[in-house]
Amino acid sequence: MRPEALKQALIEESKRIGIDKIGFASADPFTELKERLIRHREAGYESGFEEPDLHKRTDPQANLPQARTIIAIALAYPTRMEDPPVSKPGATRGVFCRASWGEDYHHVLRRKLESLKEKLLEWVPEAACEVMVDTGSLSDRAVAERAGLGWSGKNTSLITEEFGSWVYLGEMLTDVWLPPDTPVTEGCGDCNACIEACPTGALVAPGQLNSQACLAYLSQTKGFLAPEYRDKLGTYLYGFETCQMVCPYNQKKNFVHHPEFSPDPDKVKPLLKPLLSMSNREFRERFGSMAGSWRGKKPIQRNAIIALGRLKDETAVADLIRLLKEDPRPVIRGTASWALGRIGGKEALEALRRTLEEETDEEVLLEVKNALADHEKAV
Ligand code: B12
Ligand code: SF4
Repeated sequence: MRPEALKQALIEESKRIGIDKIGFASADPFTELKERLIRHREAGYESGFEEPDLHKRTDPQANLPQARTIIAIALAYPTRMEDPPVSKPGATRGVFCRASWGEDYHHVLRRKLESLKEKLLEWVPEAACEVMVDTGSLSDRAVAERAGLGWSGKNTSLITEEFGSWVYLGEMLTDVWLPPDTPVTEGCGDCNACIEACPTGALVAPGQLNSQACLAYLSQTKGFLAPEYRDKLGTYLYGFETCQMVCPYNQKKNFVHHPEFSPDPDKVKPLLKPLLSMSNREFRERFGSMAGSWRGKKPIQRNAIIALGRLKDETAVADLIRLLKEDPRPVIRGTASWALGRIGGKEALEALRRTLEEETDEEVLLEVKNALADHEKAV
């Protein structure tokens, strides 16, 4: 098949298998991006989840020798739940960000790309191909941008005309040459809504994120969450999305045509208290199929404790005291003391004072002292 016909056939096939957007880009090195990534690293803005090798991140041929084309795809995900469960006094709930609703997107996009690869191999049996979704070395956004799927917004997200930024991205490298598409024009204009709305000022310049201050990143860390971020996280258990929620291109968008991404309301907005006593096995069984489970249960439990503290859920005091006394993880004991200080009440304060006598971990002790001091200031 000639390149133009092959490209057309791949586009048809992508529609058949439920890919929402497809674009084609050259596999030339991302030279400008490399400069940007160097400055990003020097400024200390990386999250640590990125591929560390900048050469691999910016040269497609370092991932697939002789790569000539990158086929980029996007799949839209839903933003609204029908009949979401509501938080009630004594039955408070947390929430997973939308990018973690339904089945883990890595699996869904990989299946689509593998199926596209099979078709390409039918047509070009000698083709070399490499599929990537999120965990690959390349910048999925930079690839999607070059392939014309959308533009990089000031919130750093790839924004598509049809679906806003509510899309997952993935790509396939191949040594087959296919005619490239043209990038679309940037559409943010004078808008700065995301930069203004970010509660931590993590968007330090248009299109530049300091990951260390980004709540999406901080929600996934396993250590203590610095006190200044605790109120700002709200009731999020995993991820964060204010910079997407405020974007004009994302308003009234809710794409429900992929059944894989449809959320189980009780899983994506779970009751907080039961999360505190979950075993590893229960966690895997209940949340293991979601993208938001990849860091294990500890950050989710830590965030659940923070949410209980913020919501001042008095019915959680007994559970929090149990954690303070018995949990082997200092992060959980320390965060529980913060929450108890927030909720207050005789029982909580007595438990905190007792802990001052019994606790040996320095960080936890500091949390307990701060919790008591904060409480005294508040009364
Ligand atoms: C590390 C990582 C994170 C980190 C850091 C994010 C960041 N902005 O750098 C953290 C944990 C914070 C994170 C959070 C989220 N992530 Co994330 N993450 C990644 C990962 C693994 C690498 C990203 C990376 O290399 N960042 C470094 C920066 C410098 O590069 P970049 O963002 O890829 O590319 C930008 C720069 O190159 C810049 N740029 C290049 N040239 C130029 C020139 C100029 C002038 C300017 C201004 C900018 C610019 O624009 C590019 C596009 O924005 C990618 C998967 C992948 N392999 O690419 C997913 C990915 C970016 N994440 C994704 C998602 C969904 C999210 C969240 C929405 C999840 C959530 N709800 O919590 C948030 C969004 C937060 C945000 N505003 O970015 C999607 C994004 C989809 C989309 N539509 O854009 C990706 C692509 C995963 C996927 N395959 O679908 N993520
Ligand atoms: S909120 Fe405004 S500035 Fe930010 S990404 Fe959307 S359009 Fe661009």
